[in-house]
Amino acid sequence: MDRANPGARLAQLAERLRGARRVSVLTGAGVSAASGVPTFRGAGGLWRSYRPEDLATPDAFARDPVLLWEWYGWRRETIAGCKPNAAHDVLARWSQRGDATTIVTQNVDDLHVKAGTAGLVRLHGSIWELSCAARCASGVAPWRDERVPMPRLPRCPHCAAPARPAVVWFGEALDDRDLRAALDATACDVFLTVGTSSVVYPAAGLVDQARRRGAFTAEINAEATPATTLVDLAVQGPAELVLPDVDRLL
Ligand code: BV8
Repeated sequence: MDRANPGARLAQLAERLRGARRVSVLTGAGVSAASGVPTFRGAGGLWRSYRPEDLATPDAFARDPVLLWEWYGWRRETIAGCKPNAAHDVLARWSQRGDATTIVTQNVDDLHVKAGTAGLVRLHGSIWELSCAARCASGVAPWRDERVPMPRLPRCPHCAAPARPAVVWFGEALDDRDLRAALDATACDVFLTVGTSSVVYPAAGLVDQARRRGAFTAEINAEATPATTLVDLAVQGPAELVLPDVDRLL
């Protein structure tokens, strides 16, 4: 918990949230850590000594789609056993209060969806959706597939080419609609970034966008990040404890 008088910081954040007409929240892997989902850069992020950044790329898939599906299969099996935690639940409740609160996530685990989050913006896609790797006309639109375990190399039901996870890989552009919705969310009174190392772009640029547009900016994270010195208020602590504490003050 934040040592330099954590109560005052939480009270200040709660006061800002109470007075806000529009609140936007960006989440990262840290929000799902308490649910048992390995973070990217934390312990457990490495898979068979591969760095996520080296695997989550179109080249890695082209080189060895079976290896990629083993990695995504492992992550799906891990996530399938996870439930939303208190952080997801608080944000879901905030999102259900009409359109004043927008939740933007980098996570592909869909635990925000499972928690019932309204109007969720999934910047990097979903590990539970697939699309055609050959981008055939009918297979380009993602389809849901929650099978665990997955076949060794899933195929496009339309053209039988290999299927790929419908996630955004490094070096790939984000979906225009999602990016536009995320940029639109930076026009807000309070922009809160929770459980992210703030190093992956364009997501990591959103808090600065919001700050430039006059929003009060805040960070809740277990450790300092490049955003910590940029935001108006930083609270160091676990999201699954800090968010319920803030929520109780609303
Ligand atoms: C693109 C889906 C262009 C796949 C993911 C500008 C500067 C530098 C580099 C770039 C730049 N612009 C673009 C780049 C390149 C690149 C990038 O940002 N590289 C980084 C590594 C430097 N960006 C891209 O490639 C993007 N695409 O730019 O395309 C383009 C444009 C037009 C045409 C063609 C191309 C695409 C980026 C998306 C990649 N896909 N995921 C998959 O999941 O398999 S990113 C993936 O990693 C996640 O989605 C997430 O975004 C990121 C991981 O970050 P976090 O979620 O923050 O997780 P992390 O583990 O790092 O940190 C967790 C934090 O939580 C820690 O700080 C920890 O302390 C904290 N924590 C832990 N427990 C708790 C906690 N906090 C609170 N409570 C707890 N309990």
